[in-house]
Amino acid sequence: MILKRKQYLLIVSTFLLSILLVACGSDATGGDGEETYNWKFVTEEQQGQVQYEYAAEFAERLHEKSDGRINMEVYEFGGLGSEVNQVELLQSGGVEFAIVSPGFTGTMVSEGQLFALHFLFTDDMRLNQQILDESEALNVHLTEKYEQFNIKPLAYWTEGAMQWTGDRPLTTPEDFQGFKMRTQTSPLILRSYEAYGADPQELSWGELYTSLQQGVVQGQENPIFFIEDAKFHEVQDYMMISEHNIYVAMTTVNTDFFAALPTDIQDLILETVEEMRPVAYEMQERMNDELLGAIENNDRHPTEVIELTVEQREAFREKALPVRDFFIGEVGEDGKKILEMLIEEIEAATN
Ligand code: 6CS
Repeated sequence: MILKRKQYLLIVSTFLLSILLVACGSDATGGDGEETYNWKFVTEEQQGQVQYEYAAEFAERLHEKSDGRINMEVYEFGGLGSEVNQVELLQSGGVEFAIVSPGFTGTMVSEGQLFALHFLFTDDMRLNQQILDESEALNVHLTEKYEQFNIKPLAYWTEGAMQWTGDRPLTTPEDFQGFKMRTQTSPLILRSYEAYGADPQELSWGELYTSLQQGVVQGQENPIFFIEDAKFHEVQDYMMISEHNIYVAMTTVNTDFFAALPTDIQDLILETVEEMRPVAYEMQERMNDELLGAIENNDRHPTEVIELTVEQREAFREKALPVRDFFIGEVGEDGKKILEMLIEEIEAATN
């Protein structure tokens, strides 16, 4: 009941906020090429976490490049509603820029659910980032799918390999039998855990700490930096180095807004997107490395770290592979082509 009341308040406050933000609109003043711009950039994370730090650096670079003409206000997660509310704000123009996890767009851009497929990418994170940077399947064909919803992905980038945490060790698919696993809001993520026999439940990360603490859910998946920074390890006894997937985030802009900008301003944005690729990679790599140590050395809230063996990961991979057929069956011909092209690209990059 309390949850329902909280959700209601969240929906009402987000609705009111979105009206306010849309009313403020994107702001350009001045003339003769000397316009100044005031934009909003929302992230799904908080200060100190990868997405927020990315957006803050992006805003600073764009401000400098434009000689102070472009001002971006960066919003951390929480103030503008849930992750799904934030996507809606981006689509309506309430914010111009957003970092979006495809896991929160699964019921809209069904093709974007391919990122939910376990064991799709390689075990080499640098290679994975290169694939995300260069893939035609993603940067041309999947991007077109998002653009139909007024969302223009400018870059796909990783926040690190995903790991499981749980109130018990999760080393075989049998360990997932009836396990209440928290997921983002995407049918294919649910399906991926159902393939292991789990009982997945969608939830905003804003409610995850309390839900783990109270046993509403028993486990979750995320990159290490996020597990530590959001303190999930405090309420979980085990962390499995499962690397069953990579966490992908998208730098996005409202399509109509971007199309209406002068080309020199568009170019500054695109230039900044390119510069940020290696910056984002280094950021997540450093934070994931450092915060693994923080979890391992935390005596107050000890968490046992279990590295899955090659054989253990293989048992999960076998269960995960048929989910690709489910994806193809669900999302239709275009989704099938995008996935097949991506698989070819991954294979070509690996060989
Ligand atoms: O688990 C989640 O939903 C959150 N995880 C990360 C790494 N970023 C934001 C996202 O909402």
